[in-house]
Parts: sequence; C-alpha cells; structure tokens
Amino acid sequence: MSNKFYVTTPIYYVNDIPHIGHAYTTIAADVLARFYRTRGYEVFFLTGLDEHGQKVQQAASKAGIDPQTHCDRLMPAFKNLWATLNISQDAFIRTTDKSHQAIVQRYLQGLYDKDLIYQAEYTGWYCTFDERFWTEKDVENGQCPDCRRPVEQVSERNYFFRMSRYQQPLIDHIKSHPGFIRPESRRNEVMGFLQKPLEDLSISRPKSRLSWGVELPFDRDCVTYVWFDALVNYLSALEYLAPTTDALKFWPASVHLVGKDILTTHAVYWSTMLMGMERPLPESIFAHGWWTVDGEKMSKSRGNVVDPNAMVEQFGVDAFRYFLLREVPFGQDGDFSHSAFEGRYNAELANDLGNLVSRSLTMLGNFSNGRVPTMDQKSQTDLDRELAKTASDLFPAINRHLGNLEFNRALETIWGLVQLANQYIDKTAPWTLAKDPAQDARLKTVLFHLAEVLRFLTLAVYPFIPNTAEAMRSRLGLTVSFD
Ligand code: ME8
Repeated sequence: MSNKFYVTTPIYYVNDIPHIGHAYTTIAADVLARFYRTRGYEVFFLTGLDEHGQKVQQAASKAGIDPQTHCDRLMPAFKNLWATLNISQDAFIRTTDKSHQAIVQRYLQGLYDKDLIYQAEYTGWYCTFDERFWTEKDVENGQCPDCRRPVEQVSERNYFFRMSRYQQPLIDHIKSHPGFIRPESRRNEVMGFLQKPLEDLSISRPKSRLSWGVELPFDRDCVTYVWFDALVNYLSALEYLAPTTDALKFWPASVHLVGKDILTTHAVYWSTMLMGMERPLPESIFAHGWWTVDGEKMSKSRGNVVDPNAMVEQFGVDAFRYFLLREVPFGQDGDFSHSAFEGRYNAELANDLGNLVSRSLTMLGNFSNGRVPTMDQKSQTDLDRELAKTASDLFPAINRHLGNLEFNRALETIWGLVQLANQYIDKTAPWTLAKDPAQDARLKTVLFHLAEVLRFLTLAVYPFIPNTAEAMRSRLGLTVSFD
C-alpha cells in the first residue's frame, strides 16, 4: 500500500457558531492533508461535530427547541465555514449519525462483555459545565478546578470503565514512543498527570439527569458520557464515512490535532479506551495552544470573539489561513490582533510575495514575450547558484518542518526564498540588462531562474494558501498538479 496519512480535528460542540479557535485547528489539519496529498500519500482527513451531551442539550433548551433540531440548524454554520476556508476534509462526521451511534454501542457492549465496564454507586462533586465529576481532593472552595464554577455533590448509579488498569501500560507506551504526545512540554504534563493514581472512568449518565446521548446497550436508563461517544468518532468514521471499504487501514491515525484543553481526554481517556478495545494507539497526538484576542481571553461576554467569516470577508481566505499559521508556533499560545494581522498581510503577502509575482511576470512578459527562456550555463553567477540552491533546499526543509508540525518555520523558510528572489531581482536588475543586447544571454538566465523560483513557490505555498497557489499557477501557465 502507498503511504497513508490520517489526520483529525476535534469534533466541535454544536453549542454555538464556530470561531477562530475552531478555524485554527481545522486549517492546520487542512494544510497537513493538502501537503501529504501533494506528496502522493493516501490521505484521510476527518472533521465533524460533537452533537451530544449537556452543553448541546443546554444550548437547545435555551433556544427552546429539541436538541436534534438545534444540531441540524447549527451544522451548516460549520460546514459553510469549512467551505469558505477551503477546507478539504474527506469526511464530516456528526455523532448523531445512526451509524456512529451503533458503533459506539458496539464498543460499549464489547468492553462490558469483557468486564472492562462495571456498575457501581458513585458519589462525587459534579461540574455541570465540564460534565465531569471531581474527587474531594480536586475541589477547592466548592469550585471546579478546571472552570472555577461551583460544583455540586451528586450520588448516582454509574458505569465505570476500568481505566486504572491501563495506567502502567500507558506510561510505558508514552516512554517508548517519544513522538506520541507532542510537543514535548505537553508530554511531560501528561506524564505528570499519570504520576497520581489513575481512577476508573465514569462512562454513563442517568437519563434522569441527561437524556441527550447514546443509550447504553446494557442499561436503557443511561446514556454514555459524551466523551466516550465523541472519541469513538475517529474510528467509527472509517467504518461508515470513508470513500473506500478498506478505510480501517488508515488506523492508527497519523495525528490527532487537539487544543491543549482537551489533551487529557485524548492522551489518557482515548488511549486507555483503545487499549481496552484492543486497537493500536494513534501515532501522535499534538496539542496546540490557545488564541487570546488583543491580550485577553476570548469570550462571548467580553464580546471579543473573532468571527472567521468577517476576517475572510475583509482580507480574503488565504490571508487568514496564512496569519494563523505564521504568527504563532503551533503548540504555543498566541495573540490575535488586527494590527498584527494587517502588518503581516501588507508586508509578507502583498509586498513580498505579491510584488515578486507581479514584477517577475511583468518582466517575463516584457523581455521574453511571456515565455520562459532557456538559460545559458556560461552566464551563470554566484547569485543564480545561491538562488537555485535555496530553492532546491526548500522542499526537504518544508518536509522536515511539517513533520514536526512547525507550520511557522515552514512558512518562514518559504518566505526566505521569496525575499531572496526579490533581492535577486534588485541585484540582477533585468531592466538594465534588457537595454544592452550584449547582455541577452545573461538576461535569459536571470529570467529563467525567476520563473523556476516561481514554480517552486507555487508548489510550496499551495497547502497553506491554495487560492493564491491556483492563481499563481494559472498566471504562470504552469501545468503542475497539486494532488
Ligand atoms: O472540546 N484557541 O469541542 P469544542 C485555540 N467536543 N483553539 C481553540 C480555542 C482558542 N481560543 N477555543 C477552542 C470539544 N479551540 C469537544 C471535542 S473531540 C473527540 C471532542 C479549539 O467545541 C481547540 O481545537 O469545545 C479545542 O480543542 C477545540 O476548539 C474544542 O472545541
């Protein structure tokens, strides 16, 4: 089989319209999917919606409609945004899909039959917002340690997944697979978390408290915990949404992209669930950082939520994609501000790249009738060799950086070539060469090198800014294929 690459985003809660944070993860996944497709990999790129659970049920009841209608109404906001942002997902999963629910139930039954799920009375501190119990030692001043909202004591019959059994195997796995949790700082965090005894995981909710979920196949009075339902999407989609019947070959996933807020659920819950389900663990889980806006936490109440649609309307989709991945190293927190956005837009997209393309095309048009001339070896100089060498080093560097999910470094390297090419034009001054017929061979060589660099750049920028790459391709009359 050819090389395969399976990338996922979290499935987003349909409790509100998507914002910059959702767009960020999804754009990053799209860049990887496009990049690996151009390299001939068989790619499966999955995104979708997490439609069950308390948050969605609450949002629906606030809107005064039933949860399914609520999900159906909000779903297009996500799908349309992904179309606007040029997201090339291969499948879009909704956890209310009947097939997904049946698969979740199959896994639940399988674990239950193996006695990996058991029933017990549970009393604990419950955070409604986070939909999870906390133990006595976690709770401080009656508050949830995660969201700081008040918690309440709840006692109920519950089903538990024997997560504790997998504590040591998980520690061993993380130790023997250095790339499993990335970046390294996050890996250390998870290892720290695993220093404390790992408890069994409550995977059920009584319908009396929460009815909006997948029913437990072995107890009709309960639905499953939303995270059990949600995490299974990464496997269930391969069974019923992939275009090929042998899509399970994509498992284990190459990389699950997640925000740092949901690393534990992926690195610990999902990994131990997979161990119980006797499936291999994903090759990698990468936790990226969070965006603040003008230095502040983004929130509805502050009124500073960045709407990706508005940004695209103002600056175009490629500028938005470019900024998000260029501004902040993936894995670190970052700040979004209009001034930083406009700064990069003007300097790097309009000035550096835009000027390079238009100057080069104008000169190719004026001095070479719009044709790429043949270069003359004898008239080559060190300037040409430096440019050609930088161009040929570009793809190995992008490959390395994207392998490490260093989107910003990949872009930095590409823009290094853009800037070098602009300097090359300034130094070689083709407009002066064109005035002297004795310099004809030299002029041809310079124009040849410029056209070559534009060809390289068209391919290099494609995963990040596909519309721009398409425009460059057609303006250059290139026949290169991106897929
Ligand atoms: O957690 N900056 O869904 P969710 C960067 N349904 N990224 C952000 C962000 C911010 N300010 N805010 C949100 C869930 N995100 C679950 C996931 S997966 C099996 C289930 C991004 O709608 C980031 O990717 O709350 C984060 O992990 C995701 O949105 C959470 O989206």
